[in-house]
Amino acid sequence: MALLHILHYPDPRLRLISTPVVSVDDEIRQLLDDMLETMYAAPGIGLAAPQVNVTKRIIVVDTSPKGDDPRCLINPEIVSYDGVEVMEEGCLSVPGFHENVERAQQIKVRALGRDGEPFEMEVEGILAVCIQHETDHLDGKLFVDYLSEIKRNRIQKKMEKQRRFSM
Ligand code: GNR
Ligand code: NI
Repeated sequence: MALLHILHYPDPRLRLISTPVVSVDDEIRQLLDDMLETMYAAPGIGLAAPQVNVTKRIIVVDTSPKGDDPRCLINPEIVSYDGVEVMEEGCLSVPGFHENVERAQQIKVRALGRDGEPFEMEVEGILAVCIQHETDHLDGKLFVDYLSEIKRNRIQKKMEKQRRFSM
């Protein structure tokens, strides 16, 4: 097991499009374990591989209150969207900032599990929001992209300042 380093906005590597996983092997399962450990340690309710500088279409989520329901989604595809919900979002790659984002309230997602087997699930609420947030990461998209340009620029400036002080 290992804790992975999380990239921070506006790192350009967060803008890369991630590549589908071809085969779910032990190396991928090791990555899933390390991502889960990193997510729980942060703590966060989700993590996408590009946030830890791996441009593969892999996400992990756990929105359960006790943090005892880890889910691994490989090559996730959202196949249907229903309803609208506004939720305050944060991101481990944009620490310290939280803003309201509008998402679908309910989605159907198709993915491969850690066993490499395809599965489908219909989810709603926080889990649906989290999976939409994570799949966005795989396409180089961040929650700040849903904000006004003024808000996004303000966040970017503050993040750049933080980085200068931590170097
Ligand atoms: O930990 C996280 N919390 C969160 C809260 C509301 C909506 C989305 C999220 S995901 C975030 C972890 C993260 O950055 N995943 O990419
Ligand atoms: Ni995020």
